[in-house]
Amino acid sequence: MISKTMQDALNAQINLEQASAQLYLAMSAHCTGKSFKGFAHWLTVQASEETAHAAKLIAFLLDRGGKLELKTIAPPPTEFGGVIQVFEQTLAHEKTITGRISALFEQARNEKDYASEIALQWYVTEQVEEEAHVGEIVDHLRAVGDQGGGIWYLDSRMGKRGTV
Ligand code: OFO
Repeated sequence: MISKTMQDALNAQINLEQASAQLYLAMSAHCTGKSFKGFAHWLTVQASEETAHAAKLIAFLLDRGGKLELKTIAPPPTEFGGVIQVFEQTLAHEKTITGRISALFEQARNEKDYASEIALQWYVTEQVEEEAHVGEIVDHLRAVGDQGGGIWYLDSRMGKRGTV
């Protein structure tokens, strides 16, 4: 049986993963509004990944006999600036999530909750991948700038991201 403190922490993380999905859907709509359909597609796929991250945590919580407590999700912004800023905000968001995952992992370790620690290892690894991937996109965007043909080339590449 999972502890109440770990149950609360996992529920908070489930809420955060779902808030991430909402944020990326809002960013995707913002990019569509600027005719960057490739960046919009990438962000929609990212939103689906976040929903999958939440679902994986929910399954774990329930397997441990925990209680799911869904919470209200605060609405995300509707304006994000240019595409470079969109991805800079994405990177900043992912860094925040990494910090939360690290705190959760530490909590599991302090509580000697080995099952949670092992389950959270997947998220630790996933965050390394998320930050590396988004960081690369930010680097490419900064290199081409948000004017001219380079950004449209990147847009077409981003549109090729496979679905989850
Ligand atoms: Fe769930 O990894 Fe992004 O936020």
